[in-house]
Formats: sequence, C-alpha cells, structure tokens
Amino acid sequence: MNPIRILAIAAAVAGAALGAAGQDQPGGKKVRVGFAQIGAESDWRKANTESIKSEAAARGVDLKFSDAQQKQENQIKAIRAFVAQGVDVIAFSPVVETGWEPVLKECKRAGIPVILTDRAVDTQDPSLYVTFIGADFVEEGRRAANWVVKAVGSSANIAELQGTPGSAPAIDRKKGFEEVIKAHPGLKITKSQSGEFTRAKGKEVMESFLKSPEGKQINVLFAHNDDMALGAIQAIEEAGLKPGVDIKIVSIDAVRAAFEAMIAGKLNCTVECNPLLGPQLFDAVEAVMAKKELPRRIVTKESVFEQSGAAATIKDRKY
Ligand code: GZL
Repeated sequence: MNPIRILAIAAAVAGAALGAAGQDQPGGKKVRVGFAQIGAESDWRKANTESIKSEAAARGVDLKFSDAQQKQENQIKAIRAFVAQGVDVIAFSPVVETGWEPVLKECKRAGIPVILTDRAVDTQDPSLYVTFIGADFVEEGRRAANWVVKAVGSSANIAELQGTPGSAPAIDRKKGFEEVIKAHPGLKITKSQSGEFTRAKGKEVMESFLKSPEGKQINVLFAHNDDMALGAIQAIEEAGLKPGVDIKIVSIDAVRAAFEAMIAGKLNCTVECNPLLGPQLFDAVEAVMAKKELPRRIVTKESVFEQSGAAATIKDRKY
C-alpha cells in the first residue's frame, strides 16, 4: 500500500481517537474546506492529492474535493460551487496563471478566504488570496541547468519538453533554465515543445524530436517533469538509443518512478518538487480560521537527486 496512505490511516485513527484534531469550530462544527485540484495528470499530482486528502482526514476537516481534468473552466465551476455551499476556506492549484480574477472576486464578496497551493496566479490585486504555498519553480529550472553544466560541460544541443502552456511551473522552470544556460553560448535549446506534463504526450513529442533534422544531434533532454521524461525514455529506447547514455536526461519532481529510472541508468538527474503540501495547507487553514497573520508566500524546501545516490535514497522517499 502507498506509504502516504499508511501514514494517513494511522493519523486518521489517532485523530479520531483524540477527537477532531484542532480543526473543529466552536460547538464542534467541522471546518469545511473546498479544494479544486487540477487533475491526475502525473505521479506528482496523485501524490499531491493523496497528501491533501489524508491530512484533511487526519485533522477532521470536512473536505469538498474536485478534479478538473486539467481544465480551467472546471476549476472555476468547482470554486463557484464551493462559494454556493458556503465553505469556510477555498484552496486550489491554478492550472494556468491567468483568468482567475472574476471568480476570486466572487470568493472575496462572499467573505471566503482563498489559499493557493502548488501554482501561482497572475493578479494585480493581492487581496484576492491569503497565501501561496509552493515551490520556487525558477530555482528548480536553475538547478536543472546547473546540473547540465556540471555533467555535460558548456556545449550541447538540448531538447526541452515543456509543461502545460501558460502554467506557472512551465513558465518559471523554462525561465530559470535559460537564465543559467545563457552564460554558456555552447548550450543550445534546439527543440522545445509542450508535453503537457503527461507520459503519453512526452513520448509522442520526443518521437517527433528524434525524427526531426536536429534529432540526431540531441545530446541532452530537459523535461519539466518526470512523467514526460519517462515517456521520452520509452521513445528514445524505441529509436534504438540508450537513454541516460546517448542522451543525458534531467527532469523535475523526484517521484519514485524517477528514482527507479535513475537506478536503471536511464535518467541522470531529477530536481525535487515536493507534492506533500497537505500539512502546510491545513496549518494555513487553521491560521486563517484563528484569524492569525500568514506570510504571503510559503516556499517548500527541495533537493536535487542524481543517479549515483538514487539506490541509497529511494527507500526514504514518501512519493
Ligand atoms: C509542480 C506541479 C507540476 C508538476 C507536474 O508544482 O504543478 O504539475 O511538476 C504536475 O508533475 O503535473
């Protein structure tokens, strides 16, 4: 059974035994939180969902959860439904950065505080959300590029599998990566296209890269997440090449399957992006309910993992 699930059951049992853990309102009424999740597009997302659901259960929160299948209009519909239900707090991971102001203004008019997790929104009005809990995606991009410079040197043709167009991680990971490689003119991004953060699309786009005129000269693949890298590994093998050897691969997330690929010698490096945001989210919910001050930005702490340490580290991984 999934380690997060085991932890969750244990915590939920403990929570039940001790009575609702800190999330009850006066009179024992449960805190009601509406969470509009992006979808289930990647292992990272599934671990993120598990962390949120298990932490809600452990703290006795009445969680209303929706899955938008990566569509912004579905997230907006879900947020409107949470407003209509009169939940205490709304939280969500915005699939793209723009287009949120109208629905966030409706939350504000309804007096329902909003917490952003994982991805940010692009708004001029800071009053539209209380805090944003998530990684520094620009730094994740820099870390991926710094690994390329260290491992490959300052001259290589790079193929890039981008995340969802318009999403904060896709925009910022690209920004951080390019910020580092611009100091090394020999490092060139020769192919770049979105693989939408999924394995299937990552494989399909990598197949097209390999068939292109530049395909034979690709030395490095930079994938904005592990799922696209894992799809690309299949495409590289089906083209008769050795992933991790003929084409060095660096990706982001550090999910379990990435560690397995590094142990198999097919992936060279993965930059951690922690999906286990449940505890920080419900700490923020408790603070909001207690009318305590919250920082505008809560950054998650992350590392970088390479092939050499993968076998020793995988046993400690929670996702
Ligand atoms: C990052 C998250 C991204 C992951 C992908 O915080 O938004 O979305 O990197 C996921 O795996 O699909």
